[in-house]
Amino acid sequence: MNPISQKDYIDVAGLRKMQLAKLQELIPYEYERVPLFRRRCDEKGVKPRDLATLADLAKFPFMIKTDLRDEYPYGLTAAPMKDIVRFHCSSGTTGKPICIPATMADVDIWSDGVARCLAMYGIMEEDVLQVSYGYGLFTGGLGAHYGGEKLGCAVLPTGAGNTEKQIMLMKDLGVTAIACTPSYFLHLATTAAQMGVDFRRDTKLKHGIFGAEPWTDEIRRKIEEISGITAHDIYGLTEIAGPGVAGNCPYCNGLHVWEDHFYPEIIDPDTLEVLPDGEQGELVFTTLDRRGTPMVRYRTRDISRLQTEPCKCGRTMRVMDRIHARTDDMLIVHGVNVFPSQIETGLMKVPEIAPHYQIHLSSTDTLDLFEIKVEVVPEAFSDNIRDLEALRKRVLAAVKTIIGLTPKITLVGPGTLPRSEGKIKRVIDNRKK
Ligand code: DLL
Repeated sequence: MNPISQKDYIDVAGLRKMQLAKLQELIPYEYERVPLFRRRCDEKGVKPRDLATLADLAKFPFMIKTDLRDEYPYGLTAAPMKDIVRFHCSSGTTGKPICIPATMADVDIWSDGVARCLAMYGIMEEDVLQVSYGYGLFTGGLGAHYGGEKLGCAVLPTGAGNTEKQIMLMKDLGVTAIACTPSYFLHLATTAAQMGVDFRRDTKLKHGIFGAEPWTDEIRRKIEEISGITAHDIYGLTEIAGPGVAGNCPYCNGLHVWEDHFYPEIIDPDTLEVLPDGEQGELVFTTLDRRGTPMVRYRTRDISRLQTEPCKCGRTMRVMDRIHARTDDMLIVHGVNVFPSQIETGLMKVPEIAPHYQIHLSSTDTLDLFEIKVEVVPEAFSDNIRDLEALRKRVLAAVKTIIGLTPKITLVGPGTLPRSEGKIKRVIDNRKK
Protein backbone atom coordinates (compact mmCIF):
# COMPACT_ATOMS: atom_id res chain seq x y z
CA MET A 1 0.00 0.00 0.00
CA ASN A 2 1.22 3.49 -0.78
CA PRO A 3 2.02 5.12 2.61
CA ILE A 4 -0.12 8.08 1.62
CA SER A 5 -3.19 5.78 1.67
CA GLN A 6 -2.74 4.47 5.20
CA LYS A 7 -5.17 6.98 6.69
CA ASP A 8 -7.93 5.67 4.42
CA TYR A 9 -8.17 2.48 6.51
CA ILE A 10 -8.50 3.93 10.03
CA ASP A 11 -10.98 1.96 12.18
CA VAL A 12 -14.43 3.55 12.27
CA ALA A 13 -14.57 4.08 16.05
CA GLY A 14 -11.20 5.82 15.92
CA LEU A 15 -12.38 7.95 13.01
CA ARG A 16 -15.52 9.09 14.83
CA LYS A 17 -13.47 9.94 17.93
CA MET A 18 -11.04 11.93 15.80
CA GLN A 19 -13.87 13.80 14.07
CA LEU A 20 -15.45 14.77 17.38
CA ALA A 21 -12.12 15.94 18.82
CA LYS A 22 -11.48 18.04 15.70
CA LEU A 23 -14.97 19.55 15.81
CA GLN A 24 -14.54 20.41 19.46
CA GLU A 25 -11.50 22.46 18.47
CA LEU A 26 -12.97 23.94 15.33
CA ILE A 27 -16.28 25.23 16.68
CA PRO A 28 -14.81 27.45 19.46
CA TYR A 29 -12.11 28.62 17.00
CA GLU A 30 -14.77 29.69 14.49
CA TYR A 31 -17.00 31.17 17.20
CA GLU A 32 -14.19 33.38 18.50
CA ARG A 33 -12.96 34.57 15.12
CA VAL A 34 -15.90 34.78 12.72
CA PRO A 35 -18.57 37.32 13.74
CA LEU A 36 -21.22 35.91 11.37
CA PHE A 37 -20.90 32.42 12.87
CA ARG A 38 -20.98 33.80 16.43
CA ARG A 39 -24.07 35.87 15.66
CA ARG A 40 -25.90 32.92 14.10
CA CYS A 41 -25.02 30.65 17.05
CA ASP A 42 -26.20 33.29 19.49
CA GLU A 43 -29.47 33.71 17.59
CA LYS A 44 -30.01 29.94 17.80
CA GLY A 45 -29.02 29.92 21.46
CA VAL A 46 -26.22 27.41 20.88
CA LYS A 47 -22.73 27.63 22.39
CA PRO A 48 -19.53 25.83 21.39
CA ARG A 49 -19.70 23.77 24.61
CA ASP A 50 -22.99 22.27 23.40
CA LEU A 51 -21.05 20.02 21.04
CA ALA A 52 -20.66 16.85 23.09
CA THR A 53 -21.36 14.26 20.39
CA LEU A 54 -21.17 14.20 16.60
CA ALA A 55 -24.98 14.37 16.47
CA ASP A 56 -24.80 17.72 18.28
CA LEU A 57 -23.35 19.28 15.14
CA ALA A 58 -26.96 19.46 13.89
CA LYS A 59 -27.61 22.21 16.48
CA PHE A 60 -25.21 24.58 14.73
CA PRO A 61 -26.13 27.00 11.91
CA PHE A 62 -25.54 26.39 8.22
CA MET A 63 -23.42 28.48 5.91
CA ILE A 64 -24.55 29.14 2.33
CA LYS A 65 -23.03 30.59 -0.84
CA THR A 66 -24.59 34.03 -0.36
CA ASP A 67 -22.93 34.26 3.08
CA LEU A 68 -19.58 33.98 1.31
CA ARG A 69 -20.55 36.69 -1.15
CA ASP A 70 -21.93 38.96 1.56
CA GLU A 71 -18.79 38.54 3.67
CA TYR A 72 -16.43 39.05 0.70
CA PRO A 73 -13.48 39.43 0.89
CA TYR A 74 -12.32 38.80 4.48
CA GLY A 75 -15.45 38.45 6.62
CA LEU A 76 -15.05 34.69 7.06
CA THR A 77 -11.25 34.67 7.37
CA ALA A 78 -10.25 33.26 10.73
CA ALA A 79 -6.43 33.31 10.52
CA PRO A 80 -4.20 36.41 10.62
CA MET A 81 -2.81 37.62 7.28
CA LYS A 82 0.71 36.58 8.27
CA ASP A 83 -0.51 32.95 8.13
CA ILE A 84 -2.33 33.26 4.80
CA VAL A 85 -0.35 31.95 1.83
CA ARG A 86 -2.96 31.56 -0.94
CA PHE A 87 -6.29 32.84 -2.25
CA HIS A 88 -8.77 31.00 -4.39
CA CYS A 89 -11.91 32.57 -5.72
CA SER A 90 -14.88 31.26 -7.57
CA SER A 91 -16.36 33.73 -9.96
CA GLY A 92 -20.02 32.85 -9.83
CA THR A 93 -22.17 34.09 -12.64
CA THR A 94 -23.63 37.08 -10.87
CA GLY A 95 -22.15 39.80 -8.75
CA LYS A 96 -19.33 39.41 -6.29
CA PRO A 97 -17.04 36.39 -6.22
CA ILE A 98 -16.33 34.33 -3.18
CA CYS A 99 -12.84 34.43 -1.75
CA ILE A 100 -11.12 31.69 0.24
CA PRO A 101 -7.84 32.64 1.93
CA ALA A 102 -5.84 29.55 2.95
CA THR A 103 -2.92 28.89 5.30
CA MET A 104 0.02 26.63 4.41
CA ALA A 105 -1.50 23.89 6.56
CA ASP A 106 -4.80 24.28 4.65
CA VAL A 107 -2.99 23.88 1.32
CA ASP A 108 -1.23 20.83 2.71
CA ILE A 109 -4.45 19.15 3.85
CA TRP A 110 -6.02 19.83 0.48
CA SER A 111 -2.98 18.38 -1.31
CA ASP A 112 -3.23 15.35 0.97
CA GLY A 113 -6.82 14.82 -0.23
CA VAL A 114 -5.79 14.97 -3.88
CA ALA A 115 -2.72 12.74 -3.36
CA ARG A 116 -4.87 10.13 -1.60
CA CYS A 117 -7.32 10.19 -4.51
CA LEU A 118 -4.49 9.71 -7.01
CA ALA A 119 -3.03 6.83 -4.98
CA MET A 120 -6.49 5.26 -4.77
CA TYR A 121 -6.78 5.40 -8.56
CA GLY A 122 -3.54 3.41 -8.82
CA ILE A 123 -1.35 6.36 -9.83
CA MET A 124 2.21 6.15 -8.53
CA GLU A 125 5.46 8.11 -8.29
CA GLU A 126 6.46 6.78 -11.70
CA ASP A 127 3.46 8.38 -13.36
CA VAL A 128 3.54 11.52 -15.48
CA LEU A 129 0.53 13.67 -14.64
CA GLN A 130 -0.68 16.28 -17.09
CA VAL A 131 -2.76 18.92 -15.33
CA SER A 132 -5.14 20.40 -17.87
CA TYR A 133 -7.50 22.02 -15.37
CA GLY A 134 -7.27 25.79 -15.39
CA TYR A 135 -4.63 27.29 -13.10
CA GLY A 136 -5.26 30.52 -11.22
CA LEU A 137 -8.23 31.42 -9.07
CA PHE A 138 -9.98 28.15 -10.00
CA THR A 139 -8.89 25.35 -7.66
CA GLY A 140 -8.63 22.62 -10.32
CA GLY A 141 -5.13 23.34 -11.66
CA LEU A 142 -3.20 24.09 -8.49
CA GLY A 143 -5.17 21.47 -6.54
CA ALA A 144 -4.25 18.64 -8.93
CA HIS A 145 -0.73 20.02 -9.25
CA TYR A 146 0.06 20.06 -5.52
CA GLY A 147 -1.58 16.67 -5.01
CA GLY A 148 0.43 15.15 -7.86
CA GLU A 149 3.68 16.54 -6.49
CA LYS A 150 2.83 15.35 -2.99
CA LEU A 151 2.42 11.84 -4.32
CA GLY A 152 5.71 12.18 -6.18
CA CYS A 153 4.39 12.17 -9.75
CA ALA A 154 6.12 14.15 -12.49
CA VAL A 155 3.63 16.97 -13.04
CA LEU A 156 3.18 18.62 -16.42
CA PRO A 157 1.32 21.90 -15.73
CA THR A 158 -0.21 22.58 -19.15
CA GLY A 159 -3.34 24.24 -17.78
CA ALA A 160 -6.41 24.35 -20.01
CA GLY A 161 -6.37 25.24 -23.70
CA ASN A 162 -3.89 25.08 -26.55
CA THR A 163 -5.25 21.65 -27.27
CA GLU A 164 -2.96 20.52 -30.09
CA LYS A 165 0.11 21.36 -28.05
CA GLN A 166 -1.34 19.41 -25.12
CA ILE A 167 -1.59 16.34 -27.34
CA MET A 168 1.94 16.77 -28.63
CA LEU A 169 3.34 17.04 -25.09
CA MET A 170 1.24 14.09 -23.95
CA LYS A 171 2.85 11.95 -26.64
CA ASP A 172 6.39 13.26 -26.33
CA LEU A 173 6.64 13.21 -22.53
CA GLY A 174 4.92 9.86 -22.07
CA VAL A 175 2.02 11.25 -20.03
CA THR A 176 0.23 8.43 -18.18
CA ALA A 177 -2.48 10.41 -16.36
CA ILE A 178 -4.44 13.52 -17.23
CA ALA A 179 -6.51 15.72 -14.94
CA CYS A 180 -9.19 17.88 -16.61
CA THR A 181 -12.93 18.27 -16.90
CA PRO A 182 -14.63 15.33 -18.65
CA SER A 183 -15.97 17.70 -21.30
CA TYR A 184 -12.47 19.01 -22.04
CA PHE A 185 -11.18 15.46 -22.34
CA LEU A 186 -13.83 14.74 -24.97
CA HIS A 187 -12.65 17.78 -26.86
CA LEU A 188 -9.03 16.61 -26.53
CA ALA A 189 -10.03 13.20 -27.84
CA THR A 190 -11.73 14.67 -30.91
CA THR A 191 -8.75 16.93 -31.61
CA ALA A 192 -6.36 13.98 -31.19
CA ALA A 193 -8.38 11.99 -33.73
CA GLN A 194 -8.22 14.91 -36.17
CA MET A 195 -4.44 14.99 -35.71
CA GLY A 196 -4.26 11.27 -36.41
CA VAL A 197 -3.27 10.49 -32.81
CA ASP A 198 -4.70 7.30 -31.36
CA PHE A 199 -4.50 7.34 -27.55
CA ARG A 200 -4.10 3.56 -27.38
CA ARG A 201 -1.43 3.34 -30.06
CA ASP A 202 0.45 6.61 -29.76
CA THR A 203 0.36 7.56 -26.07
CA LYS A 204 0.92 5.96 -22.67
CA LEU A 205 -2.23 7.47 -21.22
CA LYS A 206 -3.94 5.19 -18.68
CA HIS A 207 -5.79 7.41 -16.21
CA GLY A 208 -8.17 10.34 -16.45
CA ILE A 209 -8.94 12.34 -13.28
CA PHE A 210 -12.22 14.00 -14.04
CA GLY A 211 -14.45 16.31 -12.06
CA ALA A 212 -15.60 19.91 -11.57
CA GLU A 213 -18.84 19.26 -13.48
CA PRO A 214 -21.53 16.58 -13.47
CA TRP A 215 -20.88 13.67 -15.81
CA THR A 216 -23.07 10.62 -16.13
CA ASP A 217 -22.01 6.96 -16.09
CA GLU A 218 -22.81 6.92 -19.82
CA ILE A 219 -20.26 9.66 -20.55
CA ARG A 220 -17.79 7.79 -18.39
CA ARG A 221 -18.24 4.63 -20.46
CA LYS A 222 -17.96 6.64 -23.67
CA ILE A 223 -14.67 8.23 -22.54
CA GLU A 224 -13.24 4.82 -21.61
CA GLU A 225 -14.41 3.32 -24.90
CA ILE A 226 -12.90 5.99 -27.14
CA SER A 227 -9.60 6.35 -25.30
CA GLY A 228 -8.90 3.04 -23.54
CA ILE A 229 -8.15 4.86 -20.26
CA THR A 230 -9.81 4.42 -16.86
CA ALA A 231 -11.95 7.44 -16.04
CA HIS A 232 -11.74 8.27 -12.32
CA ASP A 233 -14.07 10.67 -10.56
CA ILE A 234 -12.74 13.43 -8.29
CA TYR A 235 -15.03 15.77 -6.37
CA GLY A 236 -14.55 18.98 -4.51
CA LEU A 237 -15.52 22.61 -4.26
CA THR A 238 -13.77 25.92 -3.65
CA GLU A 239 -15.64 26.62 -0.42
CA ILE A 240 -14.35 23.41 1.20
CA ALA A 241 -10.93 22.91 -0.46
CA GLY A 242 -10.99 22.28 -4.21
CA PRO A 243 -10.64 18.87 -5.88
CA GLY A 244 -9.80 15.97 -3.56
CA VAL A 245 -12.64 16.14 -1.03
CA ALA A 246 -13.72 12.72 -2.37
CA GLY A 247 -12.78 10.25 -5.09
CA ASN A 248 -13.80 6.83 -6.35
CA CYS A 249 -11.95 3.59 -5.69
CA PRO A 250 -11.93 0.70 -8.18
CA TYR A 251 -14.74 -1.06 -6.27
CA CYS A 252 -17.38 1.53 -5.51
CA ASN A 253 -19.73 3.35 -7.81
CA GLY A 254 -19.44 6.40 -5.64
CA LEU A 255 -16.72 8.41 -3.97
CA HIS A 256 -14.92 7.89 -0.67
CA VAL A 257 -15.11 11.14 1.30
CA TRP A 258 -11.89 11.99 3.16
CA GLU A 259 -13.83 12.20 6.38
CA ASP A 260 -10.78 12.80 8.52
CA HIS A 261 -10.63 16.29 6.92
CA PHE A 262 -14.13 16.95 5.59
CA TYR A 263 -17.14 15.95 7.69
CA PRO A 264 -20.18 15.13 5.51
CA GLU A 265 -23.88 15.35 6.35
CA ILE A 266 -26.93 14.86 4.16
CA ILE A 267 -29.88 17.11 4.85
CA ASP A 268 -33.38 17.51 3.54
CA PRO A 269 -33.08 20.79 1.60
CA ASP A 270 -36.63 21.81 2.54
CA THR A 271 -36.82 20.96 6.24
CA LEU A 272 -33.03 21.25 6.80
CA GLU A 273 -33.19 18.11 8.99
CA VAL A 274 -30.19 15.76 8.93
CA LEU A 275 -31.08 12.55 7.06
CA PRO A 276 -29.75 9.12 8.01
CA ASP A 277 -27.09 7.45 5.85
CA GLY A 278 -28.73 5.79 2.87
CA GLU A 279 -31.13 8.66 2.17
CA GLN A 280 -30.67 11.12 -0.65
CA GLY A 281 -30.55 14.84 -0.01
CA GLU A 282 -28.28 17.89 -0.06
CA LEU A 283 -24.64 17.37 0.80
CA VAL A 284 -23.26 19.52 3.62
CA PHE A 285 -19.60 19.74 4.61
CA THR A 286 -17.67 20.93 7.64
CA THR A 287 -13.92 21.45 7.23
CA LEU A 288 -12.37 19.71 10.24
CA ASP A 289 -8.82 21.06 9.91
CA ARG A 290 -8.99 24.24 7.90
CA ARG A 291 -7.98 27.41 9.75
CA GLY A 292 -7.75 30.11 7.03
CA THR A 293 -11.44 29.99 6.08
CA PRO A 294 -13.08 27.24 8.13
CA MET A 295 -16.58 26.22 7.09
CA VAL A 296 -19.13 24.83 9.48
CA ARG A 297 -22.04 23.04 7.82
CA TYR A 298 -21.62 24.49 4.33
CA ARG A 299 -24.62 23.66 2.11
CA THR A 300 -23.15 22.55 -1.22
CA ARG A 301 -26.44 22.30 -3.20
CA ASP A 302 -25.09 19.01 -4.58
CA ILE A 303 -27.51 16.09 -4.38
CA SER A 304 -26.04 12.87 -3.04
CA ARG A 305 -26.40 10.07 -0.50
CA LEU A 306 -23.99 8.52 1.97
CA GLN A 307 -23.99 4.81 1.21
CA THR A 308 -24.50 2.34 4.05
CA GLU A 309 -22.67 -0.68 2.59
CA PRO A 310 -19.00 -0.91 3.60
CA CYS A 311 -16.80 -0.75 0.50
CA LYS A 312 -15.05 -3.92 -0.68
CA CYS A 313 -11.74 -2.05 -0.90
CA GLY A 314 -11.55 -1.95 2.91
CA ARG A 315 -11.40 1.83 3.18
CA THR A 316 -13.46 2.95 6.13
CA MET A 317 -14.28 6.42 4.86
CA ARG A 318 -17.93 6.63 3.83
CA VAL A 319 -18.88 6.53 0.16
CA MET A 320 -21.12 9.23 -1.29
CA ASP A 321 -23.08 8.76 -4.50
CA ARG A 322 -21.63 10.41 -7.59
CA ILE A 323 -23.03 13.89 -8.14
CA HIS A 324 -25.42 13.99 -11.04
CA ALA A 325 -27.47 16.99 -10.03
CA ARG A 326 -27.61 20.07 -7.86
CA THR A 327 -30.65 21.46 -6.13
CA ASP A 328 -30.20 24.59 -8.26
CA ASP A 329 -29.73 23.01 -11.71
CA MET A 330 -33.17 21.47 -11.87
CA LEU A 331 -35.14 22.85 -14.81
CA ILE A 332 -38.88 23.19 -14.64
CA VAL A 333 -40.24 22.76 -18.15
CA HIS A 334 -43.99 22.70 -18.76
CA GLY A 335 -44.34 22.16 -15.03
CA VAL A 336 -42.15 19.04 -15.07
CA ASN A 337 -38.86 18.78 -13.14
CA VAL A 338 -35.96 17.88 -15.41
CA PHE A 339 -32.27 17.46 -14.58
CA PRO A 340 -29.74 17.92 -17.42
CA SER A 341 -28.12 14.62 -16.38
CA GLN A 342 -31.36 12.77 -17.21
CA ILE A 343 -31.23 14.19 -20.72
CA GLU A 344 -27.57 13.16 -21.02
CA THR A 345 -28.42 9.62 -19.94
CA GLY A 346 -31.09 9.38 -22.64
CA LEU A 347 -28.89 10.83 -25.39
CA MET A 348 -25.96 8.55 -24.62
CA LYS A 349 -28.14 5.48 -25.16
CA VAL A 350 -28.06 6.23 -28.89
CA PRO A 351 -24.69 5.11 -30.30
CA GLU A 352 -24.80 7.54 -33.25
CA ILE A 353 -24.91 10.52 -30.88
CA ALA A 354 -21.65 12.20 -29.87
CA PRO A 355 -21.22 13.32 -26.24
CA HIS A 356 -21.81 16.95 -27.22
CA TYR A 357 -25.20 18.55 -26.68
CA GLN A 358 -26.86 21.75 -25.53
CA ILE A 359 -30.22 22.38 -23.94
CA HIS A 360 -31.98 25.57 -25.07
CA LEU A 361 -34.95 27.05 -23.28
CA SER A 362 -36.83 30.13 -24.39
CA SER A 363 -40.35 31.33 -23.97
CA THR A 364 -43.18 33.17 -25.62
CA ASP A 365 -45.81 34.80 -23.41
CA THR A 366 -47.64 31.54 -22.98
CA LEU A 367 -45.23 28.73 -23.80
CA ASP A 368 -41.82 27.33 -22.88
CA LEU A 369 -39.79 26.31 -25.93
CA PHE A 370 -37.55 23.36 -25.16
CA GLU A 371 -34.93 22.31 -27.68
CA ILE A 372 -31.98 19.92 -27.45
CA LYS A 373 -29.21 20.33 -30.00
CA VAL A 374 -27.13 17.18 -30.37
CA GLU A 375 -24.12 16.30 -32.43
CA VAL A 376 -24.09 13.20 -34.57
CA VAL A 377 -20.87 11.16 -34.72
CA PRO A 378 -19.00 11.60 -38.03
CA GLU A 379 -19.65 8.00 -39.16
CA ALA A 380 -23.42 8.44 -38.80
CA PHE A 381 -23.69 11.94 -40.23
CA SER A 382 -25.03 11.83 -43.77
CA ASP A 383 -26.91 13.93 -46.28
CA ASN A 384 -29.67 11.41 -46.36
CA ILE A 385 -32.62 13.27 -44.86
CA ARG A 386 -34.57 10.05 -44.28
CA ASP A 387 -31.74 8.46 -42.26
CA LEU A 388 -31.36 11.59 -40.16
CA GLU A 389 -35.09 11.81 -39.54
CA ALA A 390 -35.13 8.19 -38.36
CA LEU A 391 -32.19 8.94 -36.05
CA ARG A 392 -33.90 12.07 -34.72
CA LYS A 393 -36.96 10.02 -33.83
CA ARG A 394 -34.83 7.47 -31.98
CA VAL A 395 -33.09 10.23 -30.02
CA LEU A 396 -36.42 11.76 -29.11
CA ALA A 397 -37.76 8.40 -27.92
CA ALA A 398 -34.65 7.80 -25.78
CA VAL A 399 -34.99 11.19 -24.08
CA LYS A 400 -38.77 11.09 -23.79
CA THR A 401 -38.73 7.73 -21.99
CA ILE A 402 -36.64 9.29 -19.24
CA ILE A 403 -38.05 12.80 -18.84
CA GLY A 404 -41.62 12.27 -20.00
CA LEU A 405 -41.54 15.41 -22.19
CA THR A 406 -41.24 15.91 -25.94
CA PRO A 407 -38.44 18.41 -26.61
CA LYS A 408 -37.56 19.56 -30.10
CA ILE A 409 -34.50 17.53 -31.12
CA THR A 410 -32.14 19.20 -33.56
CA LEU A 411 -29.33 17.07 -34.97
CA VAL A 412 -26.20 19.00 -35.87
CA GLY A 413 -23.01 18.03 -37.63
CA PRO A 414 -19.78 16.89 -35.92
CA GLY A 415 -17.78 19.69 -34.30
CA THR A 416 -20.57 22.29 -34.52
CA LEU A 417 -21.41 22.88 -30.86
CA PRO A 418 -19.08 24.99 -28.72
CA ARG A 419 -16.35 23.15 -26.79
CA SER A 420 -15.07 24.13 -23.39
CA GLU A 421 -11.61 24.18 -21.85
CA GLY A 422 -13.08 24.22 -18.35
CA LYS A 423 -16.58 23.61 -17.11
CA ILE A 424 -19.03 23.18 -19.96
CA LYS A 425 -22.25 25.19 -20.15
CA ARG A 426 -24.96 22.72 -21.15
CA VAL A 427 -28.07 24.77 -20.51
CA ILE A 428 -28.94 28.05 -22.21
CA ASP A 429 -32.03 29.33 -20.49
CA ASN A 430 -33.41 32.47 -22.14
CA ARG A 431 -36.88 32.16 -20.70
CA LYS A 432 -38.55 35.29 -19.40
CA LYS A 433 -38.21 35.19 -15.64
O1 DLL B 1 -14.97 22.48 -9.43
C1 DLL B 1 -13.32 21.94 -7.77
C2 DLL B 1 -12.84 20.82 -8.61
C3 DLL B 1 -11.86 21.03 -9.54
C4 DLL B 1 -13.37 19.55 -8.43
C5 DLL B 1 -11.39 19.97 -10.30
C6 DLL B 1 -12.91 18.48 -9.19
C7 DLL B 1 -11.92 18.69 -10.13
P1 DLL B 1 -15.97 24.80 -7.88
O2 DLL B 1 -15.64 25.55 -9.10
O3 DLL B 1 -16.18 25.56 -6.62
O4 DLL B 1 -14.86 23.76 -7.55
O5 DLL B 1 -17.26 23.97 -8.21
C8 DLL B 1 -17.78 23.04 -7.28
O6 DLL B 1 -18.64 21.64 -9.05
O7 DLL B 1 -20.33 21.84 -5.90
C9 DLL B 1 -20.27 20.40 -7.89
O8 DLL B 1 -21.54 20.93 -8.20
C10 DLL B 1 -19.38 20.42 -9.12
N1 DLL B 1 -18.45 19.28 -9.09
C11 DLL B 1 -17.18 19.26 -8.66
N2 DLL B 1 -16.65 18.01 -8.82
C12 DLL B 1 -17.64 17.24 -9.35
C13 DLL B 1 -17.74 15.88 -9.73
C14 DLL B 1 -14.46 22.74 -8.36
N3 DLL B 1 -16.71 15.04 -9.64
C15 DLL B 1 -18.99 22.35 -7.85
N4 DLL B 1 -18.92 15.45 -10.21
C16 DLL B 1 -19.53 21.29 -6.91
C17 DLL B 1 -19.97 16.28 -10.34
C18 DLL B 1 -18.79 18.06 -9.52
N5 DLL B 1 -19.94 17.57 -10.01
